[in-house]
This record gives sequence, C-alpha cells and structure tokens, in this order.
Amino acid sequence: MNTHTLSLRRNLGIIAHIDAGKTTLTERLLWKTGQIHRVGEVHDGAATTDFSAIERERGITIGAAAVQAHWAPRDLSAHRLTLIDTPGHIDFAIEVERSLRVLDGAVAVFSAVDGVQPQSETVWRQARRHGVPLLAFVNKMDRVGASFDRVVQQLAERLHARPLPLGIPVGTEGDFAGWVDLVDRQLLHWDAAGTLQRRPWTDVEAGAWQAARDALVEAVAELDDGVADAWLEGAAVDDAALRAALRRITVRGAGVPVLAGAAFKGKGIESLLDAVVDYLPSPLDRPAVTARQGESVVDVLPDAQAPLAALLFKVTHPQQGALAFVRVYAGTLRVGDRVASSRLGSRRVGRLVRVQADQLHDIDHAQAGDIVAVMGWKDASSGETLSAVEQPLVLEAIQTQPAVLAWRLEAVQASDLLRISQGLASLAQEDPSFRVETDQDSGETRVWGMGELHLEVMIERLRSEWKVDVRVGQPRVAYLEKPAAEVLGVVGRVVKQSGGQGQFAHVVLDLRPRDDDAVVFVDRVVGGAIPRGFIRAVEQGVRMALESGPQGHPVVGVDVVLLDGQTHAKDSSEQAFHRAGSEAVKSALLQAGTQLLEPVMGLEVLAPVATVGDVVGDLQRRHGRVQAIDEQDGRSQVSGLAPLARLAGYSNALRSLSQGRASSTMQLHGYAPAA
Ligand SMILES: Nc1nc2c(ncn2[C@@H]2O[C@H](COP(=O)(O)OP(=O)(O)OP(=O)(O)O)[C@@H](O)[C@H]2O)c(=O)[nH]1
Ligand SMILES: [Mg+2]
Repeated sequence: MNTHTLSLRRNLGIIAHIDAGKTTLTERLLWKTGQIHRVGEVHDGAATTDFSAIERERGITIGAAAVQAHWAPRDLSAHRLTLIDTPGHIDFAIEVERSLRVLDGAVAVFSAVDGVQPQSETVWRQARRHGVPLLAFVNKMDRVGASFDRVVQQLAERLHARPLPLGIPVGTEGDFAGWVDLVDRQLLHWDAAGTLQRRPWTDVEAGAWQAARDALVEAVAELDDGVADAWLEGAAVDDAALRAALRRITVRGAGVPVLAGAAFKGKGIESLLDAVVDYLPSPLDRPAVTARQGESVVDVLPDAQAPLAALLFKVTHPQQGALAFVRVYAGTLRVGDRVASSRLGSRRVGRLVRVQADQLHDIDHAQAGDIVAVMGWKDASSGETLSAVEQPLVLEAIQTQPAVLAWRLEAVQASDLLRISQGLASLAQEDPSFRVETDQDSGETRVWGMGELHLEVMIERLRSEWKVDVRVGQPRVAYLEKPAAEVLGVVGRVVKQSGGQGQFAHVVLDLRPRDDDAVVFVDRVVGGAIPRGFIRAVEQGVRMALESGPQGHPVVGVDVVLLDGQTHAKDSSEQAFHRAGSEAVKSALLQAGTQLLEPVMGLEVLAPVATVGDVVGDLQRRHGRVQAIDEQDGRSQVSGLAPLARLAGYSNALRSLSQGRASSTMQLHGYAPAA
C-alpha cells in the first residue's frame, strides 16, 4: 500500500456519555454509506454494533465493536473508514481506553439536551491523553430542550476546548430539518425519511449568513497562519483553503469542529461523514509511535514495507473461535507468517479477518494502518506486541484502572466448578479490568470489577455462555493503605554465612508518606556502597513488600529513600538485596503504622425537583456528601461524593425512591481515609 492509499484511511472511534446516541449514529453511518440497507434500532435489539445477546437485551453497549465503511465527499476518491462504536458506561471504560489507544481520531457525541455530561468529560480527557484528534457531533437536535449553542458553550467552558461550529442548525426540536454549511456555503435539508438535498446559498441567504462564515474564518485565522495571512490582507478565503486550515487545526488538536444532527432521524449524517474525511487524520498524519527494541527506543512509521509492528488490543471469543484484534502500525501481517510476540516468543498467523461487527471476512494480509483480527490464538492477551521475528519490538502497554469492587462467587453445584473457573479465566482474558481472585486461606473465589454493572454483566455472561449456576455473595471494596508516619534509617539485613555459598545484604532506608498516592523509590546511595544491579534488586524487593501492607492491602502514597548499604565480596547477591529491601520496608511499615483508605465515588444524580429531598437524604444515610445542586429545565442535578462501600444497590435504590425517574452516574473520585 502506498502513501496515497494510506491517506485515504480513517480509523476513528465514536465516544460519549451513556445514551448520547453513539450506536444509533454508527448505524446511520453504516446506512448512509450503503453498508446496510435496513436500519436497526438499539431499543429493538437490532443495531449492528450492539450484537451481543446481553447488549440486545439491555439496550446498552458493553463491548466496543468495529465496522468498516467507504465514503467519498464531493469529487474526492472513496475513503475507507474503520469505526469503533464504544460503550458510554464508566464500568466499561477499558473498552474506550484500548480503542483510543489504537485509533487515529474520534467523534465525540453529545446530546443536544443534556450537553457535556460526566462521562463525556472522561472520554474527552482520555482522547486528549492519547493525542487523538476530535470532532464534536451535537446529536438529538430533534428532542425537546435541544440547544446547539449551549453545547458549544459547554465545550469551551467544561472541556476547555476551542469549538469551531461548522454550521448553523435550521430549526430545533420537532422542526429540526437542516444545516447551514458555513464552509461550503451550502444549505442542507433532510426530509422526514432522512433524505438529503443540498444547494448553494441564494444571494439573500448569503446576505444573512456571510457574517457567520466570516466569524468562522476569523476563528480559524486565530489558530492557523495560512488563513491568518489571507484574512489580514482582506483576501477572500475559499472553501478549499478553509478546509485545509480546519484539517491542520483538528489534526494538531488546536480546535474542534462542531457539527449537529439527529441520528435517530437520519439527519446530519452526510456532513459528519464529510468532516471525518476532511478533518480527521489518516495514519500518515499521526506522530510516529514509539517502541522499545532491546535497550533502545525506536520510531515506528506507517510504512507497509517496514518491519512489522502491531498491537494486539482486544480479545473476544465469538462462536467462530478466539479473535485477537490487532492494529498494524508498520509492515505487513500475512496469513502463514510467523511473528514475534512480546509475551510468548513467537506465533503463527493462521487466519486473518476483517471485522464487520459480528461478521468476519477472510483476508490474506493486513498492512500498516489496518485494524483487523487474527483467529485462533486461544492464549492471546490484550497489550501484546507483534513484530518481525528478526526485529522484535515492544509497544507501549494498555493502561487499566485498578478494579474497585469485588463480589464473592459460589458454585451452586460442585459439578460446575471446572466450567466456572474456565469461564472466569476466559472472561478475564477478554477484559483486563475484570480479575478473578482465590483467597489462599478460605479458598473463596472473588471477582473484581469496575462497578456493579460490570460485575452483573460478567456474571450474566458466565451463566449464559458457560451454562453454569453461581451464587453471588457479599460485596467488598478495594482498600489501600498509607503510612501514618515517617520512619527514618530503617535497616534491612540478610546474613547467612553457615557453609557453602552465603547470603549477605545490608540496606538503610527512609520511608515517608507522600501527599499523593504515588509510590516512589529514590536512590541516594553515594560512593557505590551498593552496586547498580543490587540497587535494582532492592527496588524490586521494596515494591513487592508494598504490594501488601500490614493490613493486607496495597500501600500507596509513599517515598522510599535508599540511603546506604553494605555488600560482601563473595556472599552478596541480587536475591539477598531483594530480601533486604523487602524486609526493611516491612519493618518500617510496622513501625509507622498504616491508615486504611477506601474508594470514594463521585456521583451525579439527575432527578425530578420533587424528589431531591429524598435523593439527598438517602445519600447522607450512605455517609455521602452533597457538593452542589443545580436546577435545569425542571430537573435537579445533585453532585456529591460517597464511599463505594455504602453504595451497594445504589442505582436500584435511586430508581425506587424516584419511581424510576432519576438516573445516576458514578465514577471513582479517589481514595480517602476509611470511616
Ligand atoms: N430523539 C432522538 N433519540 C435518539 C437520537 N439518537 C439516539 N437516540 C435514542 O437515544 C437512546 C440511546 O441511543 P444509543 O445509540 O443506544 O446510545 P449510546 O450512546 O450508544 O449508548 P451506550 O452505548 O449505552 O452508551 C436510544 O433510545 C436512541 O433511539 C436522536 O438523534 N434523537
Ligand atoms: Mg451504544
């Protein structure tokens, strides 16, 4: 594939708060591009990208799903789009995280009624952290209470973005029917069936809308030198120049083009598709990805002739067999190839497929810029790098948030035990934010996840996909420990010198609490009192000891400063220093004592004004703290904090105290001393 073909690729994610309309929009994108001929609705369990049984039943997205489409704006060649529809619920954040890790751009969807919601902020920050350029799509323009301008304003105020509205919606709520395109100077109009007609502005319309176009050009001129020069000289900025500038601005993340529509009504889809091609980056426009090659760091460029570099970012187990999703960054992956795996040595590519939601299409190779899947790798895990055998590389891993909530799990029938453990292992292989733990003492099984919905979904999948019967017991939250005081000059000493090879290590260290939750190891050893290799061993020992503090939980918020030590010419070893470091920290923690920290959730509750008293009362009973109550359009938004340990069954409780009219979102706010 040459650079021309690569420039015609767009790999993008659809990201948003729960229910903003991502799946509905993806369905319309597939429809308008001719990939599907009949639109399926989320609420009928018929949307292409919500294909799993549990998604269809619940009407929400749980797993990110990839689809392909082609689109050619104006007289341009067809561009190939790979879209990933992601879930909005915070419990499935890993799906957004690993999608953004491998995508080149994203469309952030907002509800024109609800605006920037808590989870919109989270996914926006995630996209920014990955340097993924964004477009904003203000959806649900047909709903009562819709306001394009309010969302644009919130983009600036809440997300600190530089919004660049590319048009003016024509009509709102039930009358929403068109879009004044300020770039092309066209008027777009959709009929009730979502069929588009477009035409250039008439002279009268130009008189009315030219000022808005000038304002857009001026905003662009502030961000782009190319347009700035023309603007300052008073020269007209033509459509092509404006588009080129908007593309540069979007790709470098300096501004965000904003569009509007009503996905459910099939309106606004064509202009969004045009904008995806016009403004979102191709793989060529993204900065080089870096990889480790032995001790050095190398740049990986999107070149199909270069040695292979690909990231395995997701594993699923559909009926056809294990499916490993791969983003190819450089080189070519071919059926029959043997490739290096950062985890396993090497693997053979038996079958390669292009994925269209739950449909798989065999292909014989994939190149730099492609997102495809390899079939049949039963032991694949997300985060693995695939590279050329003669030039093994390691790409940056995928970040996961630690799980905060656990449920105890019991088999109803002993005969299910084996299947349960196989099922749990398979679910954990798919989802790095889901963890299975067996208590050494009691033999109890606990499953850890991001929240109640996450665990509920996993248990339901275990029951239905593995046909087992399980009982769920007491919930438990993830505690942490923090040293309560500073302890200086603690000695860790390992001496064993009776016969044969002895063991000797002596270390002196300080242990200090930090203000944040980091764990930092500082080497202050002078004059080579401990050789380099042994210092690394001490650090490993220290970190191992911090994994389980005196109360049995991971220790955070601590500086460990290695001050001094002694070695023995013959008997010192890495192993001895590892143990000395670990023992020094254990005794320091016992001396300091530790404070127990518990997860505290940030809550946003949207409730009818009449029920606010009950919502607040209930939160206070749960040891929660209300931070703000805002009123908007007859509804109240209650923001607050509450310990996760007190939030068991919260969404059900909220539903019953508001007769089903209140909704809530929660996400980890941080850790605080346990009450
Ligand atoms: N009126 C109206 N309803 C819409 C529009 N877009 C989506 N909806 C409805 O909003 C609800 C949620 O839509 P989804 O597409 O499932 O939202 P989502 O963002 O994919 O939700 P999650 O994946 O669960 O986070 C559905 O009932 C849709 O029919 C729109 O433009 N107008
Ligand atoms: Mg969805």
